[in-house]
Amino acid sequence: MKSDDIRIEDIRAGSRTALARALSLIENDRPGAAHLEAALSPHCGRAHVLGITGAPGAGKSTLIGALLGEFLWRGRTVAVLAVDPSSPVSGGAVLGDRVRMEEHAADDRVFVRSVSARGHLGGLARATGRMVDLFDAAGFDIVIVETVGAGQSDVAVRAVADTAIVVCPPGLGDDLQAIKAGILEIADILVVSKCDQPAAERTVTDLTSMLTMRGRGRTVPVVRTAAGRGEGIAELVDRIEQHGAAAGRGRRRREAAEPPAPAGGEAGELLAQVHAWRAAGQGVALATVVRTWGSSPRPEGSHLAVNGAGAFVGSVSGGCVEGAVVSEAQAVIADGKPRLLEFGVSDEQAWAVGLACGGKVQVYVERVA
Ligand SMILES: Nc1nc2c(ncn2[C@@H]2O[C@H](COP(=O)(O)OP(=O)(O)OP(=O)(O)O)[C@@H](O)[C@H]2O)c(=O)[nH]1
Ligand SMILES: [Mg+2]
Repeated sequence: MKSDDIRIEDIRAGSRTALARALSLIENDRPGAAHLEAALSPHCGRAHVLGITGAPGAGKSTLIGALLGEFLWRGRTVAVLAVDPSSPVSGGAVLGDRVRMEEHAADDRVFVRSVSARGHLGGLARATGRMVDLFDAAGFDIVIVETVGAGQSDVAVRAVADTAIVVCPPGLGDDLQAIKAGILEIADILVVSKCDQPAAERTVTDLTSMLTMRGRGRTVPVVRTAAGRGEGIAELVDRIEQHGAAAGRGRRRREAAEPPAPAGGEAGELLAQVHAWRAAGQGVALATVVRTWGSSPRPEGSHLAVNGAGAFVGSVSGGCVEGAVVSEAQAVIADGKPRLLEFGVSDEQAWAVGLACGGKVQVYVERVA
């Protein structure tokens, strides 16, 4: 396919054929993709991009199906990009996703596209970001990206989305402990799905107390949904719109333009928390990424601050090793001896467990005097 077959004007005029062909060009990174991307750029920055992530089978696609109905009712147009939707749990879910979103897929105010993360080793964020740009330039009001929560793809969602939504099904129990560091760190809104099930209240309580411990209890809403019955959907869309109004649009474009600098807001939040802990007489340690190899999700200079009780703010790994750094940081607070730590997995190991790519970080942990 030649890129000059695809006209920006056709995409912007609403041609679904032109849009589908442009998506394929970008997904497969064919010659002309970069040229197309450059031509789209001036038309980007208007769409509200939602990232929806969560464990396999958490209920993401069903939720998106319900959100489509609510957004359409509110007069919005919506594009959905489902990244690697065939998780081991629901198996072959490309078809399942179609069925779940089918009710709206024929509506010309909706466009649903599935893409596979396989074959995008390390490049998932880039391909996803470009496809989101395409939907944005095509004029969709809302662009939803669905990814299966698997460590680094969560981070990719955070980089692409204006509003990051993490879907937690009921009854995660101890698993919740294992995934909390990663998911809670990236969430702007938490959704407890399948609230028609009795275990859901317990999950709401667990998440709320974890958020409070982390000092994010006031800023991250927890919304209960039962997508099958349409419950909680209007409230979720209200929360999404509130977050979008406060956070603004085009985070992916701002961060692409200035990649190494941590967002001012993030650094400010971290400093404020450190000051608050210090003022309350608590011991504090600061972990800093000093070196990275391969595809580490956080750049050199990223910080994680930890207090003696193990509460933390910031991130050195995007979730994968945060728990280990927190325990080491507590040891540093206790004995005052700085430590240089290394964490990571090879691309091969990462691939074997279903992460998009491997990476390694070296982290320096010191007590804040
Ligand atoms: N009881 C109940 N079941 C639900 C609800 N939402 C989804 N499910 C079920 O949960 C299963 C997984 O739903 P999906 O929407 O495919 O979940 P997903 O997170 O998109 O799954 P993957 O994309 O494969 O990771 C399906 O069997 C759904 O019918 C709900 O609100 N209540
Ligand atoms: Mg799905």
